[in-house]
Amino acid sequence: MKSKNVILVTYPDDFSQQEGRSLVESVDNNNVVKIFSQKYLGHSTYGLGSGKVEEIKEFLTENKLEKLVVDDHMTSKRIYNLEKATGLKVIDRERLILDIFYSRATTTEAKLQIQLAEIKYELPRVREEAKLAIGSERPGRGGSGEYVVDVKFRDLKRRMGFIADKLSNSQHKRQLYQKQRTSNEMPIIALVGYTSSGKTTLFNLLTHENKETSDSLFTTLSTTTRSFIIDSQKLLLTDTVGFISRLPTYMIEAFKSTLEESLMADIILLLIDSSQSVNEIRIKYSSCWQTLDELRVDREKVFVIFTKCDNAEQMRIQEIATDLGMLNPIATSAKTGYGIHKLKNLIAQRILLKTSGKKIKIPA
Ligand SMILES: Nc1nc2c(ncn2[C@@H]2O[C@H](COP(=O)(O)OP(=O)(O)OP(=O)(O)O)[C@@H](O)[C@H]2O)c(=O)[nH]1
Ligand SMILES: [Mg+2]
Repeated sequence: MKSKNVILVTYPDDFSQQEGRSLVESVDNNNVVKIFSQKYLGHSTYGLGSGKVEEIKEFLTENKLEKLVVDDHMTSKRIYNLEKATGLKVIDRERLILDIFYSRATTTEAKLQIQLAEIKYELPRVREEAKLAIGSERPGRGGSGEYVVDVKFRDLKRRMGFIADKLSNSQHKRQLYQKQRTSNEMPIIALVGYTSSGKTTLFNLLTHENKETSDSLFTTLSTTTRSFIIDSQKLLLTDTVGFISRLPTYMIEAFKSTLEESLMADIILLLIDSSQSVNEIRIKYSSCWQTLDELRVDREKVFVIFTKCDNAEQMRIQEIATDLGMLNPIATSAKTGYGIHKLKNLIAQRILLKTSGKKIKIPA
Protein backbone atom coordinates (compact mmCIF):
# COMPACT_ATOMS: atom_id res chain seq x y z
CA MET A 1 0.00 0.00 0.00
CA LYS A 2 1.24 3.48 -0.85
CA SER A 3 2.10 5.49 2.23
CA LYS A 4 0.00 8.51 3.17
CA ASN A 5 1.73 11.70 4.17
CA VAL A 6 0.33 13.12 7.36
CA ILE A 7 0.79 16.24 9.49
CA LEU A 8 0.54 15.70 13.23
CA VAL A 9 -0.38 18.50 15.61
CA THR A 10 0.40 17.60 19.21
CA TYR A 11 1.76 18.95 22.49
CA PRO A 12 5.40 20.07 22.68
CA ASP A 13 6.70 17.43 25.13
CA ASP A 14 8.73 14.45 23.87
CA PHE A 15 6.27 11.89 25.17
CA SER A 16 3.29 13.33 23.26
CA GLN A 17 5.34 13.73 20.10
CA GLN A 18 6.68 10.20 20.19
CA GLU A 19 3.40 8.56 21.15
CA GLY A 20 1.45 10.71 18.68
CA ARG A 21 3.74 9.62 15.87
CA SER A 22 3.49 5.93 16.85
CA LEU A 23 -0.29 6.17 16.97
CA VAL A 24 -0.57 7.84 13.58
CA GLU A 25 1.91 5.49 11.96
CA SER A 26 0.28 2.35 13.31
CA VAL A 27 -2.63 2.57 10.87
CA ASP A 28 -3.38 3.19 7.17
CA ASN A 29 0.28 3.17 6.16
CA ASN A 30 0.48 6.73 7.46
CA ASN A 31 3.80 8.51 7.44
CA VAL A 32 4.19 11.58 9.66
CA VAL A 33 6.12 14.11 7.59
CA LYS A 34 5.83 17.03 9.95
CA ILE A 35 4.91 17.63 13.58
CA PHE A 36 3.53 20.98 14.65
CA SER A 37 3.51 21.67 18.42
CA GLN A 38 0.79 23.46 20.33
CA LYS A 39 0.60 24.02 24.07
CA TYR A 40 -3.19 24.16 23.95
CA LEU A 41 -5.50 22.33 21.56
CA GLY A 42 -8.82 23.74 22.72
CA HIS A 43 -8.87 27.04 20.78
CA SER A 44 -12.40 27.91 19.80
CA THR A 45 -12.30 28.06 15.98
CA TYR A 46 -9.79 25.41 14.90
CA GLY A 47 -8.70 23.71 18.09
CA LEU A 48 -5.24 25.08 17.29
CA GLY A 49 -4.38 28.76 17.31
CA SER A 50 -4.97 30.69 14.07
CA GLY A 51 -1.23 31.48 13.84
CA LYS A 52 -0.50 27.75 13.76
CA VAL A 53 -3.12 27.26 11.05
CA GLU A 54 -1.32 29.88 8.94
CA GLU A 55 1.99 28.04 9.49
CA ILE A 56 0.38 24.81 8.33
CA LYS A 57 -1.09 26.49 5.25
CA GLU A 58 2.33 27.83 4.39
CA PHE A 59 3.85 24.36 4.78
CA LEU A 60 1.16 23.00 2.45
CA THR A 61 2.14 25.33 -0.36
CA GLU A 62 5.32 23.29 -0.79
CA ASN A 63 4.26 19.85 0.41
CA LYS A 64 1.62 17.48 -0.82
CA LEU A 65 -0.24 15.85 2.06
CA GLU A 66 -3.28 13.71 2.66
CA LYS A 67 -4.28 14.14 6.27
CA LEU A 68 -3.95 16.23 9.40
CA VAL A 69 -4.18 14.57 12.80
CA VAL A 70 -4.88 16.64 15.90
CA ASP A 71 -3.75 14.74 18.99
CA ASP A 72 -6.70 15.58 21.23
CA HIS A 73 -10.48 15.71 21.29
CA MET A 74 -11.95 18.03 18.61
CA THR A 75 -15.55 19.14 18.17
CA SER A 76 -17.18 18.66 14.74
CA LYS A 77 -17.22 22.41 14.24
CA ARG A 78 -13.46 22.69 14.80
CA ILE A 79 -12.78 19.76 12.48
CA TYR A 80 -15.01 21.35 9.83
CA ASN A 81 -13.29 24.74 10.15
CA LEU A 82 -9.83 23.21 10.02
CA GLU A 83 -10.71 21.09 6.99
CA LYS A 84 -12.03 24.18 5.22
CA ALA A 85 -8.94 26.22 6.08
CA THR A 86 -6.37 23.60 5.09
CA GLY A 87 -8.15 21.52 2.46
CA LEU A 88 -6.98 18.39 4.31
CA LYS A 89 -8.94 15.61 5.93
CA VAL A 90 -8.78 16.25 9.68
CA ILE A 91 -8.83 13.48 12.28
CA ASP A 92 -8.76 13.87 16.05
CA ARG A 93 -7.09 11.54 18.60
CA GLU A 94 -10.28 9.63 19.38
CA ARG A 95 -11.12 9.05 15.70
CA LEU A 96 -7.52 7.89 15.17
CA ILE A 97 -7.74 5.38 18.03
CA LEU A 98 -11.08 4.12 16.69
CA ASP A 99 -9.49 3.68 13.23
CA ILE A 100 -6.61 1.71 14.76
CA PHE A 101 -9.05 -0.46 16.68
CA TYR A 102 -11.08 -1.09 13.53
CA SER A 103 -8.02 -2.09 11.56
CA ARG A 104 -6.95 -4.58 14.25
CA ALA A 105 -10.19 -6.11 15.54
CA THR A 106 -10.56 -9.75 14.60
CA THR A 107 -13.13 -11.16 17.02
CA THR A 108 -16.85 -10.40 16.86
CA GLU A 109 -16.80 -9.11 20.40
CA ALA A 110 -13.94 -6.70 19.76
CA LYS A 111 -15.73 -5.42 16.65
CA LEU A 112 -18.95 -4.88 18.58
CA GLN A 113 -17.10 -3.02 21.32
CA ILE A 114 -15.53 -0.70 18.78
CA GLN A 115 -18.89 -0.08 17.11
CA LEU A 116 -20.27 0.86 20.52
CA ALA A 117 -17.36 3.23 21.14
CA GLU A 118 -17.90 4.72 17.68
CA ILE A 119 -21.56 5.46 18.39
CA LYS A 120 -20.60 7.07 21.68
CA TYR A 121 -18.10 9.15 19.73
CA GLU A 122 -20.75 10.19 17.21
CA LEU A 123 -23.72 10.90 19.47
CA PRO A 124 -22.64 14.27 20.84
CA ARG A 125 -21.56 15.34 17.35
CA VAL A 126 -24.84 14.66 15.57
CA ARG A 127 -26.49 17.99 16.37
CA GLU A 128 -23.36 19.90 15.56
CA GLU A 129 -22.85 18.14 12.23
CA ALA A 130 -26.46 18.64 11.19
CA LYS A 131 -26.08 22.35 11.85
CA LEU A 132 -22.92 22.47 9.76
CA ALA A 133 -24.47 20.46 6.93
CA ILE A 134 -27.51 22.67 6.51
CA GLY A 135 -25.48 25.86 6.77
CA SER A 136 -27.55 28.82 7.82
CA GLU A 137 -30.76 26.88 8.45
CA ARG A 138 -31.14 26.47 12.17
CA PRO A 139 -32.35 23.10 13.38
CA GLY A 140 -35.16 24.74 15.33
CA ARG A 141 -38.70 23.52 15.85
CA GLY A 142 -40.37 22.24 12.69
CA GLY A 143 -37.35 22.88 10.43
CA SER A 144 -35.88 20.13 8.23
CA GLY A 145 -32.71 20.39 10.34
CA GLU A 146 -34.58 19.15 13.36
CA TYR A 147 -35.86 16.22 11.32
CA VAL A 148 -32.35 15.24 10.13
CA VAL A 149 -30.98 15.42 13.65
CA ASP A 150 -33.84 13.45 15.17
CA VAL A 151 -33.65 10.69 12.58
CA LYS A 152 -29.90 10.32 12.97
CA PHE A 153 -30.08 10.50 16.75
CA ARG A 154 -32.81 7.89 16.92
CA ASP A 155 -30.94 5.67 14.50
CA LEU A 156 -27.74 5.84 16.57
CA LYS A 157 -29.63 5.16 19.79
CA ARG A 158 -31.37 2.18 18.21
CA ARG A 159 -28.05 0.80 16.94
CA MET A 160 -26.51 1.35 20.35
CA GLY A 161 -29.24 -0.72 22.01
CA PHE A 162 -28.84 -3.44 19.40
CA ILE A 163 -25.06 -3.65 19.84
CA ALA A 164 -25.31 -3.53 23.63
CA ASP A 165 -27.71 -6.51 23.48
CA LYS A 166 -25.39 -8.51 21.27
CA LEU A 167 -22.48 -7.64 23.53
CA SER A 168 -24.23 -8.67 26.70
CA ASN A 169 -25.07 -11.94 24.96
CA SER A 170 -21.45 -12.75 24.20
CA GLN A 171 -20.46 -11.47 27.62
CA HIS A 172 -22.96 -13.80 29.22
CA LYS A 173 -21.52 -16.76 27.29
CA ARG A 174 -18.03 -15.81 28.39
CA GLN A 175 -19.09 -15.49 32.00
CA LEU A 176 -20.53 -18.99 31.92
CA TYR A 177 -17.28 -20.27 30.48
CA GLN A 178 -15.38 -18.33 33.12
CA LYS A 179 -17.57 -19.78 35.87
CA GLN A 180 -16.85 -23.28 34.63
CA ARG A 181 -13.16 -22.52 34.78
CA THR A 182 -13.27 -21.07 38.25
CA SER A 183 -15.35 -23.97 39.46
CA ASN A 184 -12.47 -26.14 38.28
CA GLU A 185 -10.49 -24.07 40.78
CA MET A 186 -8.01 -22.94 38.22
CA PRO A 187 -6.50 -19.67 39.44
CA ILE A 188 -6.57 -16.88 36.89
CA ILE A 189 -3.69 -14.51 36.28
CA ALA A 190 -4.23 -11.46 34.07
CA LEU A 191 -1.61 -9.49 32.19
CA VAL A 192 -2.45 -5.82 31.92
CA GLY A 193 -0.42 -2.77 30.99
CA TYR A 194 0.22 0.04 28.58
CA THR A 195 0.05 -0.85 24.92
CA SER A 196 3.30 -2.41 23.70
CA SER A 197 4.54 -3.16 27.23
CA GLY A 198 5.20 -6.79 26.27
CA LYS A 199 2.01 -8.51 27.49
CA THR A 200 1.57 -10.87 24.54
CA THR A 201 5.28 -11.72 24.39
CA LEU A 202 5.19 -12.80 28.05
CA PHE A 203 1.86 -14.56 27.46
CA ASN A 204 3.38 -16.53 24.54
CA LEU A 205 6.42 -17.45 26.61
CA LEU A 206 4.39 -18.77 29.53
CA THR A 207 1.67 -20.57 27.56
CA HIS A 208 3.73 -21.64 24.51
CA GLU A 209 1.27 -19.75 22.32
CA ASN A 210 2.06 -17.90 19.17
CA LYS A 211 -0.16 -14.80 19.35
CA GLU A 212 0.86 -11.81 17.28
CA THR A 213 3.29 -9.37 18.89
CA SER A 214 4.73 -6.22 17.37
CA ASP A 215 6.14 -2.86 18.29
CA SER A 216 3.18 -1.03 16.77
CA LEU A 217 0.45 0.04 19.18
CA PHE A 218 -2.69 -1.99 19.94
CA THR A 219 -1.57 -5.26 18.36
CA THR A 220 -3.90 -7.14 20.69
CA LEU A 221 -7.54 -6.13 20.85
CA SER A 222 -9.20 -9.25 22.20
CA THR A 223 -8.79 -11.06 25.45
CA THR A 224 -7.22 -14.51 25.20
CA THR A 225 -7.05 -17.01 28.03
CA ARG A 226 -4.85 -20.12 27.98
CA SER A 227 -3.69 -22.54 30.58
CA PHE A 228 -0.11 -22.87 31.74
CA ILE A 229 1.57 -25.01 34.30
CA ILE A 230 3.70 -24.33 37.34
CA ASP A 231 5.01 -27.55 38.81
CA SER A 232 2.15 -29.67 37.45
CA GLN A 233 -0.46 -27.21 38.75
CA LYS A 234 -2.68 -25.80 36.00
CA LEU A 235 -3.34 -22.06 35.97
CA LEU A 236 -5.04 -19.72 33.52
CA LEU A 237 -3.33 -16.74 31.98
CA THR A 238 -5.23 -13.89 30.30
CA ASP A 239 -3.79 -11.46 27.77
CA THR A 240 -5.70 -8.16 27.44
CA VAL A 241 -6.02 -5.04 25.29
CA GLY A 242 -3.40 -2.41 26.17
CA PHE A 243 -4.03 0.92 27.86
CA ILE A 244 -3.10 4.34 26.55
CA SER A 245 -2.97 7.79 28.11
CA ARG A 246 -5.84 10.24 27.63
CA LEU A 247 -8.29 7.51 26.67
CA PRO A 248 -11.79 8.88 27.12
CA THR A 249 -14.02 7.13 29.64
CA TYR A 250 -16.54 6.04 26.99
CA MET A 251 -13.82 4.03 25.24
CA ILE A 252 -12.83 2.29 28.47
CA GLU A 253 -16.56 1.70 29.00
CA ALA A 254 -16.85 0.11 25.58
CA PHE A 255 -14.05 -2.33 26.37
CA LYS A 256 -15.23 -2.94 29.88
CA SER A 257 -16.81 -6.32 29.24
CA THR A 258 -13.53 -7.84 28.10
CA LEU A 259 -11.44 -5.91 30.57
CA GLU A 260 -13.68 -7.09 33.36
CA GLU A 261 -12.15 -10.48 32.81
CA SER A 262 -8.98 -9.06 34.25
CA LEU A 263 -10.89 -7.77 37.26
CA MET A 264 -11.99 -11.29 38.06
CA ALA A 265 -8.45 -12.63 38.04
CA ASP A 266 -6.85 -13.78 41.27
CA ILE A 267 -3.72 -11.88 40.46
CA ILE A 268 -3.12 -8.98 38.08
CA LEU A 269 0.34 -8.48 36.68
CA LEU A 270 0.86 -4.86 35.67
CA LEU A 271 3.57 -4.85 33.03
CA ILE A 272 5.87 -1.85 32.72
CA ASP A 273 8.36 -1.53 29.86
CA SER A 274 11.65 -0.81 31.65
CA SER A 275 13.60 -0.03 28.48
CA GLN A 276 12.08 3.44 28.19
CA SER A 277 12.97 6.79 29.66
CA VAL A 278 12.08 7.53 33.28
CA ASN A 279 9.64 10.18 32.10
CA GLU A 280 7.83 7.76 29.79
CA ILE A 281 7.70 5.12 32.50
CA ARG A 282 6.24 7.61 34.95
CA ILE A 283 3.50 8.77 32.55
CA LYS A 284 2.58 5.23 31.50
CA TYR A 285 2.60 3.91 35.04
CA SER A 286 0.22 6.60 36.27
CA SER A 287 -1.98 6.24 33.19
CA CYS A 288 -2.28 2.48 33.83
CA TRP A 289 -3.35 3.12 37.41
CA GLN A 290 -5.91 5.64 36.24
CA THR A 291 -7.50 3.01 34.01
CA LEU A 292 -7.27 0.29 36.64
CA ASP A 293 -8.90 2.58 39.18
CA GLU A 294 -11.61 3.48 36.69
CA LEU A 295 -12.24 -0.24 36.31
CA ARG A 296 -12.29 -0.51 40.11
CA VAL A 297 -9.56 -3.10 40.26
CA ASP A 298 -8.63 -4.27 43.74
CA ARG A 299 -5.16 -2.76 44.20
CA GLU A 300 -4.11 -5.61 46.49
CA LYS A 301 -4.22 -7.99 43.54
CA VAL A 302 -1.86 -5.94 41.40
CA PHE A 303 1.86 -6.71 41.12
CA VAL A 304 4.24 -4.65 39.04
CA ILE A 305 6.42 -6.55 36.59
CA PHE A 306 9.16 -4.78 34.69
CA THR A 307 9.53 -6.14 31.14
CA LYS A 308 12.28 -5.91 28.51
CA CYS A 309 15.02 -5.77 31.17
CA ASP A 310 17.54 -7.01 28.60
CA ASN A 311 17.28 -3.43 27.32
CA ALA A 312 17.59 -1.65 30.65
CA GLU A 313 20.17 -1.25 33.39
CA GLN A 314 19.44 -2.97 36.69
CA MET A 315 20.48 0.11 38.65
CA ARG A 316 18.05 2.28 36.76
CA ILE A 317 15.21 -0.19 37.33
CA GLN A 318 15.82 0.00 41.08
CA GLU A 319 15.84 3.80 40.97
CA ILE A 320 12.59 3.93 39.03
CA ALA A 321 10.95 1.49 41.40
CA THR A 322 11.97 3.55 44.42
CA ASP A 323 11.02 6.78 42.71
CA LEU A 324 7.52 5.55 41.85
CA GLY A 325 7.02 3.85 45.20
CA MET A 326 6.59 0.39 43.66
CA LEU A 327 6.70 -2.48 46.11
CA ASN A 328 9.25 -5.11 45.10
CA PRO A 329 8.66 -5.13 41.35
CA ILE A 330 10.05 -8.13 39.52
CA ALA A 331 12.41 -7.44 36.65
CA THR A 332 11.94 -9.77 33.68
CA SER A 333 12.94 -10.27 30.08
CA ALA A 334 10.87 -12.50 27.83
CA LYS A 335 13.75 -12.37 25.38
CA THR A 336 16.44 -13.83 27.66
CA GLY A 337 14.20 -15.53 30.22
CA TYR A 338 15.64 -13.35 32.98
CA GLY A 339 13.37 -13.12 36.03
CA ILE A 340 10.78 -15.59 34.69
CA HIS A 341 11.60 -18.06 37.43
CA LYS A 342 11.11 -15.34 40.04
CA LEU A 343 7.83 -14.37 38.42
CA LYS A 344 6.58 -17.94 38.60
CA ASN A 345 7.65 -18.00 42.23
CA LEU A 346 5.58 -14.90 42.93
CA ILE A 347 2.55 -16.44 41.25
CA ALA A 348 3.01 -19.66 43.18
CA GLN A 349 3.35 -17.90 46.50
CA ARG A 350 0.60 -15.36 46.08
CA ILE A 351 -1.97 -17.44 44.33
CA LEU A 352 -1.48 -21.11 44.69
CA LEU A 353 -0.85 -21.07 48.41
CA LYS A 354 -3.86 -18.82 48.93
CA THR A 355 -6.32 -20.68 46.72
CA SER A 356 -5.36 -24.30 47.23
CA GLY A 357 -3.51 -24.25 50.52
CA LYS A 358 -1.04 -26.59 48.87
CA LYS A 359 2.66 -25.88 48.84
CA ILE A 360 3.90 -25.63 45.28
CA LYS A 361 7.48 -26.48 44.51
CA ILE A 362 9.15 -24.42 41.83
CA PRO A 363 11.71 -26.37 39.89
CA ALA A 364 15.19 -24.84 40.20
N1 LIG B 1 14.04 -6.54 23.95
C1 LIG B 1 12.87 -7.04 24.32
N2 LIG B 1 11.76 -6.75 23.59
C2 LIG B 1 10.59 -7.25 24.00
C3 LIG B 1 10.46 -8.04 25.17
N3 LIG B 1 9.16 -8.35 25.34
C4 LIG B 1 8.49 -7.78 24.31
N4 LIG B 1 9.34 -7.11 23.50
C5 LIG B 1 8.99 -6.38 22.27
O1 LIG B 1 8.09 -5.32 22.59
C6 LIG B 1 7.15 -5.13 21.53
C7 LIG B 1 5.74 -5.18 22.07
O2 LIG B 1 5.48 -6.47 22.55
P1 LIG B 1 4.00 -7.08 22.64
O3 LIG B 1 4.13 -8.38 23.35
O4 LIG B 1 3.33 -7.08 21.31
O5 LIG B 1 3.34 -5.99 23.57
P2 LIG B 1 1.81 -5.91 24.05
O6 LIG B 1 1.85 -5.35 25.43
O7 LIG B 1 1.13 -7.21 23.87
O8 LIG B 1 1.26 -4.80 23.03
P3 LIG B 1 -0.27 -4.51 22.53
O9 LIG B 1 -0.93 -5.80 22.25
O10 LIG B 1 -0.05 -3.69 21.31
O11 LIG B 1 -0.92 -3.71 23.62
C8 LIG B 1 7.44 -6.24 20.50
O12 LIG B 1 8.21 -5.68 19.46
C9 LIG B 1 8.23 -7.27 21.30
O13 LIG B 1 9.12 -8.02 20.50
C10 LIG B 1 11.68 -8.33 25.93
O14 LIG B 1 11.68 -9.00 26.96
N5 LIG B 1 12.82 -7.78 25.45
MG1 LIG C 1 -0.48 -7.70 22.78
